[in-house]
Amino acid sequence: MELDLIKGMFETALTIRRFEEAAIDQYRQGRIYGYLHPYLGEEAIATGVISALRPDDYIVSTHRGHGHAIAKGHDIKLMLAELMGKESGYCHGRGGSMHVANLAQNNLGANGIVGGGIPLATGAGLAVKYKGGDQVVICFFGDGAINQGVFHESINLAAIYKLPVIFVVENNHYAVSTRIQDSTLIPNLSQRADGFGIPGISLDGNDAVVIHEEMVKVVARTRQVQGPTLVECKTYRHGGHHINDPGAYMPEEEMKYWKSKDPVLVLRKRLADEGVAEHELKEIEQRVEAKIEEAVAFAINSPEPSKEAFLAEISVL
Ligand SMILES: Cc1ncc(C[n+]2csc(CCOP(=O)(O)OP(=O)(O)O)c2C)c(N)n1
Ligand SMILES: [Mg+2]
Repeated sequence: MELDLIKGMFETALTIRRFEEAAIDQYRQGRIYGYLHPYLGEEAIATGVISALRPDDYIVSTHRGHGHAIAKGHDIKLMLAELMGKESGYCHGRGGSMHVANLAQNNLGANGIVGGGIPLATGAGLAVKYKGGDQVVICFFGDGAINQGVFHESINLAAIYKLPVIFVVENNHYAVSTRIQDSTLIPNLSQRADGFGIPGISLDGNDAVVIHEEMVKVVARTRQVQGPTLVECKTYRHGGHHINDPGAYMPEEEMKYWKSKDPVLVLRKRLADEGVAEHELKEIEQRVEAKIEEAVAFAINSPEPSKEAFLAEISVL
């Protein structure tokens, strides 16, 4: 794989990491309300999957979706402003963390309903096929959604209609505090694909390069209208389910193991091993820091939505 591509992936994964840290910081300072589900530890999935796409391909995101939007090329200034409920945010502050959508970049939106994006992605796939397009739709969802009825109904429809949807299950081994072993007995969630007569693969969800390489093949097959694939990426949250969950149920040893496979560090090490000089890696890191600082200042200084704007929306209803 080209070194520049890996450098780009490192910058994307690091931007996600720093964005989430900044969001946590701003939340603690009282500038972000409600829930916040950090993508810390899972950065390789959004990075590896979306780097295999064309800009006109679609994504459907989840409640843990900041990383998907950032990897899709969204402006982190507008992302952070959205999280702070500001008028300058992607949804004018009306959506917040769990509802970032940006149709201009074919992000069909995050979703607070577990599994809620799965039928939407299937519908988007049907629309692409109906119009004769060759885009693919990436449907991100968590391991907690794999036993929702809507997963089975949607994926079966996508299979029989040969829809261009790639179902990417982000298996971080927990649905809130429920361990995957306690909800699902198969060792690889991609085995579920057999039941629908479609291909399924399970990947190291902490290695963006592996994910990218596999996704390039899956995307190519999907574009040739050969129907959906179920891709499992195994990963781990670097914390509790949401910002106010200390995650006390996550065993220390387990956390230690997964942190030793930190997806951002995996990319950094790969670049260093390929001979990229330390100063070049530092330059990337400094560029990311500067972008984050700029985004924080932009979001803080952006105005709240006005009462008039809200009332105008209500009068439309
Ligand atoms: C239909 C539905 N049921 C329950 C919830 C409450 N809830 C929010 S996130 C979550 C766990 C989701 O786990 P998973 O799908 O594995 O995603 P992760 O949070 O691990 O990324 C639950 C049960 C919800 N939002 N929607
Ligand atoms: Mg999960």
